[in-house]
Amino acid sequence: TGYNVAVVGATGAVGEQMLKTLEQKEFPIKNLQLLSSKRSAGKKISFKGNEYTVEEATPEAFEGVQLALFSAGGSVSKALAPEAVKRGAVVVDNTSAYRMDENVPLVVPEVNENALKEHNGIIANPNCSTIQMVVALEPIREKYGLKKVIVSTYQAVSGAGLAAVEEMKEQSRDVLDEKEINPEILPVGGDKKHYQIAFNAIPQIDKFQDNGYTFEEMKMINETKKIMHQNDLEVAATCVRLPVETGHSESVYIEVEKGSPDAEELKQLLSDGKGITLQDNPSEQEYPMAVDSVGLPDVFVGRIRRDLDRENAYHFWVVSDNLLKGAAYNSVQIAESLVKLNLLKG
Ligand code: 11C
Repeated sequence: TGYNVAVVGATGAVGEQMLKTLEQKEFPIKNLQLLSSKRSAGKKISFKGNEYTVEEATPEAFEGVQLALFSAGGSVSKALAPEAVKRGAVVVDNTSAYRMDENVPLVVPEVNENALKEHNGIIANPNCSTIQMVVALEPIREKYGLKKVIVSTYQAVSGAGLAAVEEMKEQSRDVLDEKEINPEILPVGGDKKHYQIAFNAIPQIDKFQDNGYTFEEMKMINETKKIMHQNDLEVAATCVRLPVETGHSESVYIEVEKGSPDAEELKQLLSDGKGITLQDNPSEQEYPMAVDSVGLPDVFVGRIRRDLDRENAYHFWVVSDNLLKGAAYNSVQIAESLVKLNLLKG
């Protein structure tokens, strides 16, 4: 018993975590197909003690597949997700290809699981930095409403893929050894210039848009409004890459709509929130840190305090493993919700 599942992008940073998460959560799988680009086809990957050969993702590969988890880049999703749907699969897509499409639900189960019921074959998994923020915002939004959100991020290099992680590691060694460095990937593969990430902070994630914001910043802005079903929510973002391997951190400022709870009330609310672990004890120097989040599915929240000038405004710090809750774990949670809500075809 179980479902015929395909993982597209099985050899990537997120694909690897998807397989681990499917294993750990014991997702009911009858048949598993590992798919990738032609370049990675032929690689061997073990899953639950069995060895699988990665196959090239082609339209025909989706014959008989009921659930397809995509994380192989936007162009692969654009080309192949409709092919998978045509053959009866429900697609959970972890790229930005369909996120802002009106016919595609953009889902974080802790926030808007019910949006899954409106799906037309494709469900989008939001950007990692958006997911962890909305999980932390949701209990506050539910009780007090939200007016404004200003976020600054401190993002890990693994968000840009395994090759970027390698670049950071090699470059760090080279800088320490006082060797010449030759950045080729970061801040974003394919852009005109590349900069040193080792021992640096780069205020560019993804490419610049005409409005002066980067695409990563616009993702956080637009996706947050869509997931929270609140178009008039004011959101601004500044996204920065740090030489951290895994775990995105975010400094978040919010203004609530109704009331002005004190920080203790917000701490209680967040500690009861779904998917959240509160780590907030300044007297013991306890707060979330990227290195502590690695390998864990939770969103960690701390440093909660009221703004000193505005009664209805707060600041806090949100950390999560960008490859897990930010990507693979959220995708598998969506798959579990699809099973629970009986939304996969038999
Ligand atoms: C990063 N947030 O950290 C990006 C990675 O839209 O799914 C995720 C890209 C995406 O570079």
